[in-house]
Amino acid sequence: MNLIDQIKALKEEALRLIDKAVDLEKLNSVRVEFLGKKGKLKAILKTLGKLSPEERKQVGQLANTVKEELEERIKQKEEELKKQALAEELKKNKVDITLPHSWIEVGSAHPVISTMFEIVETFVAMGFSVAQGPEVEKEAYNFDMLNIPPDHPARDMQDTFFINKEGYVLRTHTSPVQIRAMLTQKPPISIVAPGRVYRKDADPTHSPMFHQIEGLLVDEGITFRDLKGILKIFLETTFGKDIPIRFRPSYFPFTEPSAEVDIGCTVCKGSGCRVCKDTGWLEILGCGMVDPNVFDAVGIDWERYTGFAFGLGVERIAMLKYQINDIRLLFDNNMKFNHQFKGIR
Ligand code: FA5
Repeated sequence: MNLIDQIKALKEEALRLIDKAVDLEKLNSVRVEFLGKKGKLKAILKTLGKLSPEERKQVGQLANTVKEELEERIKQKEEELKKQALAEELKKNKVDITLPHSWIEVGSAHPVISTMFEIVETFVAMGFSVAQGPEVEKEAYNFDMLNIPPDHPARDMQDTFFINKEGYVLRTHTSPVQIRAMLTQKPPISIVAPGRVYRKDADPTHSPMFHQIEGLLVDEGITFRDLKGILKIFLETTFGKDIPIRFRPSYFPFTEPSAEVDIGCTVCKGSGCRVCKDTGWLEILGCGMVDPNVFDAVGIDWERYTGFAFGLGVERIAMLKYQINDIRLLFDNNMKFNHQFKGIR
């Protein structure tokens, strides 16, 4: 067979194999076999030297055309194979969009925690900073330095959980954080202290563990009027401008004068229910002017400085905000109950 016929035969064979290639790997091996450096076409061209210049030109031209044709054919086949592979892949991984999806529960803040954040934010916006203290607290900070000596009847006001560590209790209120703040800072002092507190209490409005937020402002010239103003802003921000508010004279050993603040019951709108014990009002916080005995305990000059303090119950506020009629619902972890508060914050 002369070279021209050899090249034509080679072309036919290559085209046949290209068509037959079932995947990119096979196609590549055909390319290497015929067009590669050590391929069949190169082998034929190596023998060109034996030909006359005229024949050489003729054969060389043919070889080039065949090479180009084969390359073009390989390119086409390559694209075909790629498309085919993609189609197969898509078929294999077909997504059935009619299938029901699997549920991923997205969590959300508990109403008590979101209420606590909201309240803290309101006070921070008024310039208060956030302070914290431990839940296992020194008896001295929880009672003595707050003007509640051991034999004082006021210790009975808050039924205490004692622990087996001499001189420590589970704090019954956040007021010890006042002491911690006044021992470590010089006036002017303005803090809010959110946190958990513990008491032997259990009924629809009392829980053995609950949250309080303490507030303390100490500076020169602070009066009861400042206290009323700040609490009014807080209550109107939390419950809206129309919320009925009343200050009732009260007694706390660490404040003088002292008051308790009630707001109109939002559950029954004042007509009477078990949350407000049929009074139409619910007590949400205690407050007053810092007692000079407390200033003495922490070494602040009460002739120069005055201050107010307050302590509010977060659960009570959450109950009134979301019309919850039993504090225990907040701690039962009933998912049906909890789901109602999704997205409140
Ligand atoms: C105190 O705890 C004082 N330390 C508050 C205070 C601070 C007064 C600073 C003056 C100056 P009281 O025991 O009243 O006060 O509790 C404050 C609030 O906590 C109450 O108004 C009520 O909203 C809430 N609270 C009290 N006991 C419970 C309880 N067991 N469960 C849920 N909330 C409670």
